[in-house]
Amino acid sequence: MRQKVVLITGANGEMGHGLIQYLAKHTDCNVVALDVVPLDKSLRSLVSTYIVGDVLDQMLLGRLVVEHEIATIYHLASILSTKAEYNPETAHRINVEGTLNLLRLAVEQSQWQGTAVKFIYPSSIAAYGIPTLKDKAEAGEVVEEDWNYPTTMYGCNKLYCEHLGRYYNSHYRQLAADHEGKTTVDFRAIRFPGLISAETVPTGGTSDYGPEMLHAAAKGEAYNCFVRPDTIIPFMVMPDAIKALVKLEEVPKNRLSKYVYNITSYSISAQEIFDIVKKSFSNADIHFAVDPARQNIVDTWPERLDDSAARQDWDWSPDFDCERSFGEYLIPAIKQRYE
Ligand code: AKB
Repeated sequence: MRQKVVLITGANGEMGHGLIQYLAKHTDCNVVALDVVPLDKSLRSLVSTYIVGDVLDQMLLGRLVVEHEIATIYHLASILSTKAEYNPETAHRINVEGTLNLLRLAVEQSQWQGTAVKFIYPSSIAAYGIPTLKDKAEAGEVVEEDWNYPTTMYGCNKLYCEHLGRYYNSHYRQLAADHEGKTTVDFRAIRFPGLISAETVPTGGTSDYGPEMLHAAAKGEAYNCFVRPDTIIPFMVMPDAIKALVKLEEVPKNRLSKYVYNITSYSISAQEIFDIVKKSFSNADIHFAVDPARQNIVDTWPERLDDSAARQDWDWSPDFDCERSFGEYLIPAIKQRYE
């Protein structure tokens, strides 16, 4: 008998850490963790199996299907917005072809099992592209359908993969004689804001200035924030992000009116993050040194998101507003971590 499992790609990343810990604590599911680097030692006892490998390796994915009955896929593996700009074509391969490989695997599994495999996909505010700062200021709370003109390879990849997911969910092989009634994949995506975790530091993103300011101050390291103080985007702490992934996975399909949902917690300027960090770490050595190219990217991302569809369809609401995020989670946990 093949073992029923939850597959997590990009398992060693920031979200993977949080998700593996959450599933181990709150569920009894068997997790298969896949990443290009070995899983952190602290996570190994929390999963059934960890595999070092690439989402582009078709043989590896084929073997996964032979050995496991996959009920849900959390496809977290991707190259983030800043890193992707250094080699856009490689990023495209990993972000798009990797997702395509997993979607194909999910459809095959769904057809074997006669029930749709759930495919949970973290998209991003990078899927938006607002052309000017004036438009950004006037846009207010942006809904999923507006301003879908990303300026980064990562953003283009995320937006396109949202569409791929919708296609695999609803239109896959629509001309095939046996198309009618065939089980495909149950695709569900969340557009995340910038994320901040007390446990891990992100690598390769453009919203990284938020977590980087905080972690650098706690470690007593100097840091140059690469965006202007007045830069505003939405942020969220990792526990809320993980809660959202799991909540969206659990909700019955008939409650969902969309494939892709915005979620948000609080919008905050770089100056406000700086002020909170300074107040908590009086010796923090943080300065603003704008990197115009990275600033341009963040300037295209919305200040605020409209997450009313998620609130309505699957009762989304964050546990942490700005005050609780920093006061009850980030600052105490980070202080403890680096002490
Ligand atoms: C990035 O900065 O690339 C990510 C994101 C906003 O999706 N954190």
